[in-house]
Amino acid sequence: MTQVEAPVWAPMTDDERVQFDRDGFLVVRGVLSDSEIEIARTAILGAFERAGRPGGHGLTGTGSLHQLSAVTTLPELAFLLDHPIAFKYIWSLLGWNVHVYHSHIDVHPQIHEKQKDWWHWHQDGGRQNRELETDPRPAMSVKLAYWLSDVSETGRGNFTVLPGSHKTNWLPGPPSRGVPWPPPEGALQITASPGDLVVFDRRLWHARSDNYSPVTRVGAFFGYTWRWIAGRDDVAGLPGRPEWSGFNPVQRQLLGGAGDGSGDHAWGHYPETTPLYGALKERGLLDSSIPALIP
Ligand SMILES: O=C(O)CCC(=O)C(=O)O
Repeated sequence: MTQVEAPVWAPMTDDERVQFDRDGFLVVRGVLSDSEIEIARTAILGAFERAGRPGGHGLTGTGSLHQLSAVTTLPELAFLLDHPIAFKYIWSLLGWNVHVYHSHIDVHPQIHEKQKDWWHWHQDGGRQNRELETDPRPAMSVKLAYWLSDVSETGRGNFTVLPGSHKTNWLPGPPSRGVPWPPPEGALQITASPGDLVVFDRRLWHARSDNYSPVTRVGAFFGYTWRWIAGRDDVAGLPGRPEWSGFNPVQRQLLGGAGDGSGDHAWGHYPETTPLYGALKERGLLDSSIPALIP
């Protein structure tokens, strides 16, 4: 199963674009249906259970799972890659020449002992934050965070953000990450229900918080960027796996499937052979007022 339900494709609204530009993130309520939540949550909790078995992938010291390459790990999550309600933010902001460069599934059960202080605040993109010289640095990528457990109260390991910080290259912090340091002023723990989505600019300063509550936190994260930027996910073996033929062409593009003989390649010189370009064109969604959507 690659797509559980198929709502219509539509671009993000002008109001959402203004809000995203101002705050660096959007919280979108009720993106996934009950059955979609069930499929994703069951799959991720299954991976969590297997990882904890002898010989499994392994859990962290606090018993949590943070596993990269979401769809390579769990092909049944492929529908989250291009879920129309969530994916519209990606093509509306980044255009059609995109792929998923970094994804992870996360399960954080209750922590019973107070953890040592650790400064988790960061922008995504690793070396992009050193090697790009502009101020502010360019956005480069956008991430979708799907919530599959109830984080509608704070204190449940909520995703924490500093609203509006995405155009700030540097955040005052501790001299090294283990030095106790207060959270930045204005930090916000985002509350969300299962099926809600957070869309964020990779430059938004953000951090995971510790989950001391009895509610296990479950989420799935997908980072998108242009295909001329190398991916970090381990997707090289996917085309040889039986699930590959069940993925639709856009999902294959998002999973790094260029160079299949159709003329499609990561630099996007031939839009007509790029699946997402075709999908947007077919639906009349190539709005030329948005530079990233122009061929
Ligand atoms: O798990 C979280 O709440 C934070 C995730 C995060 O830092 C990231 O996706 O870059």
